[in-house]
Amino acid sequence: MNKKLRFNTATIHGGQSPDPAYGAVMPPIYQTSTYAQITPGGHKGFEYSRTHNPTRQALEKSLASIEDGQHGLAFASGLAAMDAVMKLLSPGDEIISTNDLYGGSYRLFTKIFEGFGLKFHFVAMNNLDHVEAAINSNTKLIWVETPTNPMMNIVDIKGISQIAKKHKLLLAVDNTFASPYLQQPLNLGADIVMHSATKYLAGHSDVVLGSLVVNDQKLANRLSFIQNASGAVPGPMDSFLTLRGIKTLHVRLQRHCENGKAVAHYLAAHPKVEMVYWPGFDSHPNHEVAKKQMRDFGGMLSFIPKGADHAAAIKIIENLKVFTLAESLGGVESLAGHPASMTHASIPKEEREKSGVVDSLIRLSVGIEDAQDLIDDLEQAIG
Ligand code: P1T
Repeated sequence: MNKKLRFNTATIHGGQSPDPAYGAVMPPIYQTSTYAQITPGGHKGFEYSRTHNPTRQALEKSLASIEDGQHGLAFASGLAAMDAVMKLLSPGDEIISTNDLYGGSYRLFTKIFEGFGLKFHFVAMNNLDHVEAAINSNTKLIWVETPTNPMMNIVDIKGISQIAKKHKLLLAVDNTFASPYLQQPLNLGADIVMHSATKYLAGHSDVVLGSLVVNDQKLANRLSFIQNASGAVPGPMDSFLTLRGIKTLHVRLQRHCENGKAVAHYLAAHPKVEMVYWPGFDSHPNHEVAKKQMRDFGGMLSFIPKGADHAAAIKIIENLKVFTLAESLGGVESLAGHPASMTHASIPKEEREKSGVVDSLIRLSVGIEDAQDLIDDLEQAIG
């Protein structure tokens, strides 16, 4: 298929064709580590499954298609995908990152890569001047997460990309919270788009997987070298599950957005709720940027119950019955989490509180159940 596919078609058909062996419409799970050769180097394009596997390759083509990019690469987890990006750099290089980001990303940067001589500057990217001010002659990469986890800040990808281009820096965007249904960072000027595909892409809380998509051939070659040389690749079964998940991404996201909006408005009107962080509100400080770069506002939100301390917030989460208390997000089922003690526990308290991750903050991943059941559940839990 040469014609460029619209998004709702790309999720299903992008980069896909029936399997050459028997015409299977879904790529078979090629559960093999190696491939027969008739003479050394005499093979059908596949030698060893760390390097290439047909099921993973089908997924990688799909990933590229839904991000409207040229080259897709799949990894064993979102963090493994980020790890590969960091290996593009050398000791002494500096990175400017969003100050409010997934705790595991912060841990990877500060506890692993700082030890290898990389230097990270964490800045509030809702003001582009902060980004420009952190640039020096060692800066090589800008790392953006938008919407941010868990504060739902929005970063102007196009604005940052202009800064990156001016200073000849790579721009990578973690698109996990939005998914390509809501925004396609490469089309907004990013060089690399990354996903924890564990979340919305796979969509069913049954797989851990990561991805990168790029346009530039040289960058793709380097990342694919790192993917093979470091070896953090997903297996064929997980690749298959992610590919299957992607086929319904657009339909699921539509409902995530509708339900997210219903829950956000319900919470905002609740007398026992102090604050709701959701980019769809006119009052959200980056609402205009969100409207410009996102198709809709997604199913993630965070809130602070009125007058709640750590214990009161935990009690509300424990009272929930339809929402499950769990790490992760983006699956069909609604999840609730306590960032301070769960997803963001690896960030020192004073650091996380600077970006708003206080002990009373509750994060919701609004699923695709009936919205009224979700609201009723919150009603009984908040009391
Ligand atoms: O878990 P993994 O697939 O390795 O992805 C890491 C990751 C990267 N980026 C963002 C924005 C993320 O949210 C995550 C994983 N986040 C959770 C597990 C969570 O509950 O927030």
